Amino acid sequence: MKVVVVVGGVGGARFLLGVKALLGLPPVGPGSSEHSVTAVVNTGDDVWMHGLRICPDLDTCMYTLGGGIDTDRGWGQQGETWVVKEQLAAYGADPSWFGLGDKDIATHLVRSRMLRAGYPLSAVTEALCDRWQPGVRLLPMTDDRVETHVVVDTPEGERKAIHFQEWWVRYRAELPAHSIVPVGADEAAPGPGVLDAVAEADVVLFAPSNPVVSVGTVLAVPGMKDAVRKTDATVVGISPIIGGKPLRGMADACLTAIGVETSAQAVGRYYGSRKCSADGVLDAWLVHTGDTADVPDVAVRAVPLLMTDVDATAEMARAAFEMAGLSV
Ligand code: GDP
Ligand code: FO1
Ligand code: CA
Repeated sequence: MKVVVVVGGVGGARFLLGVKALLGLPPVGPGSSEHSVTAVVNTGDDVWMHGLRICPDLDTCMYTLGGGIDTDRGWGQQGETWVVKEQLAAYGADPSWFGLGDKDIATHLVRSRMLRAGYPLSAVTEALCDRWQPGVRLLPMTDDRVETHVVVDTPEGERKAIHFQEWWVRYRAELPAHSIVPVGADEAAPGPGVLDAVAEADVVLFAPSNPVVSVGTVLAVPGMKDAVRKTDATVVGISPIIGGKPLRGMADACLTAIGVETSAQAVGRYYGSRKCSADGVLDAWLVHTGDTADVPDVAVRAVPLLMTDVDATAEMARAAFEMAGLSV
């Protein structure tokens, strides 16, 4: 079976652990199976800081599936030290609000050096994954520069666009966002292998990731939505919203920014039916037990959606496969 999963960072990575387990792969690290898993990863969070290119969602997927993630933070490596961060602060080198761990900096140094040597992000990711062995193919949604920016009113009352990372990390998404814009998306092309993976898939899954700045940004890359709408695969989404709230992070602030209510139903309708709407992408939508959702022309099923451990997550993936008429 060929499985394609559209992901962001922590939610997508943890979902991928369950997909791997269901397919008989070790959740962490490499393994052999007749099945293949390809993750199309959001790169809109990416940012240049201190002269280093940081790719949060690619790194969270790589570290999580490679066994190096700090599970409490959901980003960066376990057993981190912060010596360089302290030294940067001593120089007053901005930004001080973004935490760069010493181990993590090695990843950014290798990536930045390869990018400066002319390698595309997809080749850089492949090289980094040679070390981490995530056991799935991690494909950047594009090799082109796309950076999510958020239009806010600053505490000083000035309206301006700031990088997503500043809004998310410095301001904890507490500054009301007037709009969220994936800058560069309209000139971007899908990354190598992405459109083929979607076209050849048996099932395409939208992980329980942030619908706006993770899944939404991937779908903003020209050609992506069309590829999802025309694949022979069944397309199944998993709600990241349970009981009207995100499980972690501030997806509610993102949904409010685009005028979508924070509910499983509203997100399902935001994704829309791929068969009966002008630009929808879903055939089926999984919501958490106890939630209800009426999404026109989309099959909806309520199952437990808490990724409490790998087995629970594997059962979520199994339910998604069943919605696609596939059994493992
Ligand atoms: P990020 O890029 O690091 O923010 O990660 P993602 O965009 O991939 O996923 C973030 C989303 O994961 C949040 O909106 C959470 O609601 C969702 N999430 C986290 N844990 C769970 C869980 O156990 N179940 C479900 N259904 N969603 C979850
Ligand atoms: N998230 C934070 O909340 N605080 C941080 O200091 C922080 C640093 C950081 C460094 C590298 C990296 O790959 C991710 C990092 N993140 C941090 C997470 C990052 O902001 C993610 O983009 C968001 O969590 C949403 O995906
Ligand atoms: Ca992210």
